[in-house]
Amino acid sequence: MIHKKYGELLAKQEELLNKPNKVNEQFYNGIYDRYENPVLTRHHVPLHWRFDLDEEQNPYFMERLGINATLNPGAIYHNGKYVLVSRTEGLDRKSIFALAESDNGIDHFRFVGEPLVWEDMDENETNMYDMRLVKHEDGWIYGIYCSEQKDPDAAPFDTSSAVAQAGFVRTQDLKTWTRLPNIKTNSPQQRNVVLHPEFVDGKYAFYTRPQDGFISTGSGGGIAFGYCEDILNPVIDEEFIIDERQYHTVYEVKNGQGPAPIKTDRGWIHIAHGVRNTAAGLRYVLYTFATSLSDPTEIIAKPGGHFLAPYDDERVGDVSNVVFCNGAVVNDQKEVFIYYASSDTRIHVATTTIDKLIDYTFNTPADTFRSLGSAAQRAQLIKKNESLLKVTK
Ligand code: M1P
Repeated sequence: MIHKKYGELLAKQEELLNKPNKVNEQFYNGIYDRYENPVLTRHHVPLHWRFDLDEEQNPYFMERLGINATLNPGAIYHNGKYVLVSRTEGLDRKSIFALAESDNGIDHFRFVGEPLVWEDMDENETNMYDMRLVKHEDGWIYGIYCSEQKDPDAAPFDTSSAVAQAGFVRTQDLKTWTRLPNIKTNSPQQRNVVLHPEFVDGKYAFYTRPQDGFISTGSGGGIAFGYCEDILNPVIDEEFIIDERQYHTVYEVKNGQGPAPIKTDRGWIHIAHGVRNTAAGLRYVLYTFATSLSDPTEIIAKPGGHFLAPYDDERVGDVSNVVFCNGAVVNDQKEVFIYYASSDTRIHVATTTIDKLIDYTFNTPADTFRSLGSAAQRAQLIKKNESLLKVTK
């Protein structure tokens, strides 16, 4: 017998899943719209993924396998649907990947199918998270994720240190997934590895982040670029930095490529995350830059400061003061849906258009790296506007 509590909770959950999401009218920057509600939270996870419905086995209707958070989704526009591969973190701290779909990309997201699984190629892999979903011009959809295991060289008392590598899978239909070997680089650790969606000089190309620490990037850091000859045996022999960390910027401590870059007439537009230090710990924000269509390793535009930062309630969560993005999609109308998680807890969307992304990335003043430079930049804007305001008075 199904427990009677199930129907009651299901009705409540249906209310949440069917709730329309509206643009947050309190927020305006002309660059993108934010929305009133997150698009995917732990409360969206189907009840039968969490509860044993059997009244006899579960008389108190306890949540047997609870969910702690939904965050950092890969995203793709597939067969007319907005599909997220949600990092879905159980109470046991392990993240699993699960698909959620919506017809409009801003609400009515529902988990579909079952948690994603594939051949277990590495018995030491403990945790998996932050998948980048990339539709490559070779016809496959690739998923690159962080594959984490205990650091075998950690001292016996150290039960936290880990090694992160780039796990690799591919699919045609988002249902059947083939596990490929981890992407090998010369770096002891890797996170935020992303496949470039097109061949570059006839080769597969990746964004990487060389690092020799787990939380800290150690002597590494920066967004790097590297080529790979054989996608079925992926090895990147050389990684060279294209976007460095820099003192007193929003990406001074760490940065990382977000989703695969978006191709536009003016260049490839990248959404990346930048991390700075504060007295309250690390602060994660998003920033953008553009690379050349003829040479994707060359940065041709980079606005100063952040593009999107934690806002209001987004500031608080399991890891507060964080926004992180590894999924964005462009639909047939050239509308852009940027999926980001706040404070490692829930998933939101921000919407914009390709034209606005181009305008923002190419016309926002670059960082001057000095306060007096920033003052001069702002004075120039004020003077220009004052003369305009005089004319129209
Ligand atoms: O907790 C914030 C983020 O920290 C890591 O990102 P990075 O590798 O750039 O430091 C990741 O663990 C990410 O999942 C997490 O959101």
